[in-house]
Amino acid sequence: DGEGESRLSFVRQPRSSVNAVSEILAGLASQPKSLSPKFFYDSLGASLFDRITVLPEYYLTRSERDIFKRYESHIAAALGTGRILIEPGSGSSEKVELLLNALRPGAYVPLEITESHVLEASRNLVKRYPWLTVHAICADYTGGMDLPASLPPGQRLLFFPGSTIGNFEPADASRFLREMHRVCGDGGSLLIGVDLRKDEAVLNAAYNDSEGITARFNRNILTHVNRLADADFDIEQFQHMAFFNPIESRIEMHLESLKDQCVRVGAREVQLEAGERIHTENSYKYTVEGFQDVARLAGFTPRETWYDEAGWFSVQLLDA
Ligand code: AVI
Repeated sequence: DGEGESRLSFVRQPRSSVNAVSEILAGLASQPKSLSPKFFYDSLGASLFDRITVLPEYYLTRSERDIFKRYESHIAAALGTGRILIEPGSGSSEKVELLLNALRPGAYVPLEITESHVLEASRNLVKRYPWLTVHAICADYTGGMDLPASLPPGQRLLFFPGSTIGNFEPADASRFLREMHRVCGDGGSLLIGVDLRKDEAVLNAAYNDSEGITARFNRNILTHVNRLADADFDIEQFQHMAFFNPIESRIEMHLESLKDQCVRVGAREVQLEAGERIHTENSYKYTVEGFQDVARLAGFTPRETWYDEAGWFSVQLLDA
């Protein structure tokens, strides 16, 4: 077991049947036009997002990492060791590494849609942590989390960092929290990163960085859609827009058409007027109490909340 492969298992779950092309067409046919933020993440989009996370204006990733580092022992003491640690949307499993040594989970269960990502991350983890068992799952967790019956028994800990929950519409966030509550089971807990409402200038800067990486990230959705749906969007003809909407308490990202234009999407044509927007993302900013109310309705009991020094970001521990 020099390479740790005997401590690594892998299963692939069937893909959800909703087809990307029909989802893209429906979004572009609706009024106002929209595209799901999940289409940001082709390989260029994923690497642009990685660059966003280290931008000076984008405090979210840094604040959360500071919380994990600073409160590592508090978090570990609150959770205890030996848990079955489940991470939906684990990506490269970078964040969980900050807690692995302290948490000493009985097993780590990453769920990730991109098979190569979850396999590479899992292989690295079993090599670096000779005591760790990994049950990797290739699945789209947004379609529900049916975990294999072969997972080891034990108190579960769901880990959902990064304020990804902020990209869910409120009804979807509630549904997802209920699903996580079900997966937690008796004695289970959820450790979740939630970005907080704050000074609008700080929020607006985080989504309008001076290097224009967020603009590239936003416009790249059109390049991805061109490939997925055989479309001919010219990204030069769209402008990045991001602003805080205080009524909905969310950052909205849009792509604004710079002229009247007609875009072909497969066999269809989509008309855009100058100034018309395609809505590409919402990033909801909660208050701690507001998020706890949503979590309570999903069945959770809030236990503890940790903050970064500025009080901009929260990591919340909730019991099932
Ligand atoms: C992944 N998610 C939490 C990011 C956010 O801040 O809502 C996505 C993002 N959009 C623009 N910048 C970053």
